[in-house]
Amino acid sequence: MTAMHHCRACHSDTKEIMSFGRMPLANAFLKQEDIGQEYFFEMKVAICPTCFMFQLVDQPDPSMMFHGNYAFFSSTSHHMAKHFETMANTYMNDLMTDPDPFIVELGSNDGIMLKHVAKKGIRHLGIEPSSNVAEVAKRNGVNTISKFFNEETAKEVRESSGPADVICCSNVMCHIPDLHSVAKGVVALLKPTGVFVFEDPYLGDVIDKTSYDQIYDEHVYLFSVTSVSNMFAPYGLEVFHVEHQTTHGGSMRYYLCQTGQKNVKDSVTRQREKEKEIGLSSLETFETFKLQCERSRQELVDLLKKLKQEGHRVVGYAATSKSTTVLNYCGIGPDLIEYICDTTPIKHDTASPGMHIPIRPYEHFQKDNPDYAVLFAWNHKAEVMDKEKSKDIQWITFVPQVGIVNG
Ligand code: DWN
Repeated sequence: MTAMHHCRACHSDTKEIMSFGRMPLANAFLKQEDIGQEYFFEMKVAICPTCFMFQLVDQPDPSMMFHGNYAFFSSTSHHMAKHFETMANTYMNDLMTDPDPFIVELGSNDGIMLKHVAKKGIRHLGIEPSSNVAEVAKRNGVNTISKFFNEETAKEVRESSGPADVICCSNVMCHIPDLHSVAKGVVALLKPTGVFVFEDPYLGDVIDKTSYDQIYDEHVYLFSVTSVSNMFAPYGLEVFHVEHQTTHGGSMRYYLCQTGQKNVKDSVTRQREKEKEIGLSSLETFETFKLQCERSRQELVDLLKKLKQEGHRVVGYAATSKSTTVLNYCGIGPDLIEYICDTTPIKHDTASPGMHIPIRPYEHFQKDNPDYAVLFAWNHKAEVMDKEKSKDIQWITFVPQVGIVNG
């Protein structure tokens, strides 16, 4: 551990954990004419020894990442679609019991969750900065505005629609560098009895599974219950309940309210105890994580080189954001992985960021018979294995360990 940086959450000095080297933007899939003009940044992560926030040291400007051409649409996974339907029902049943409730979702993407609320005729608003995905949400009947959420936006919404019973977001908070502006916005928009609820990939799972691919330009933070509690306390917001989720390889859902408005449940105390046990507040844990990442990299590269030497054909399955970290950190290019198939049309016939592996439509993979596929969407393993059960192929994974798994 070397250089010092200021924590984005509490402004204390942080400790640098490791550098992943030169990284492109995870979702900057390249058209032929863009090759050679890519943006790269030095991707380093740090931990704050005061508030225990795990964070990127430098992050590209958000407008470079979230724009009218954003490549990720939430509705690409059936399991996730189901997850968001369940979530909508939970929020409607448990958190929206006042008459004529109002729910606001930050980073509502293509409306995967809010469309269930909209269908019930309940007052709702999605705030989604990437205009192309916001348009899809509007077509799904979801009231959506295309903006970044902050205090100003919050005040505008409160003015036009009144205070919110629920402010929620999923896989969004970890993308927002200025959490203070979100906290101020939440305070400005939330009813005194309202709930602010969000879920994101959980630091405890990333450490446990060495899933370092959750670290990329868009994920400026990996949260824990400890760091979230510390972050929001100065704004009079307290975590009163947490629920672990299996999505995205292990996520945590945090429920916050105005401090003192609700009883803090055992789930919070238990998880904070567990975080002490697994060392999320200990620098040694992150030193070990660094070594595990290096080991994982070596093993994956060795395996792919061995397969290549043996004359096998290896492709990639799903051009996930996470794959950009793996490919660039490990230095894996088209010499080791022939192509990556993906279901998202906007990614088709592009080259992967940084390493320039061709991205092919999923149908190409369906007709092809490679020997191995690297499962970059390891977090959707059950769904993928089910979909591909009749395909004669061997699957390579790297989370939690590098190895070959049977479909
Ligand atoms: O936080 C984020 C999460 C929620 O979603 C974002 N920063 C961006 C994105 O991350 P990701 O790209 O790593 O997400 P997924 O859901 O692991 O992967 C989605 C990609 O995988 C899409 O390009 C579609 C593709 N895919 C596929 O081709 N076949 C996915 C599945 C499940 C499939 O069967």
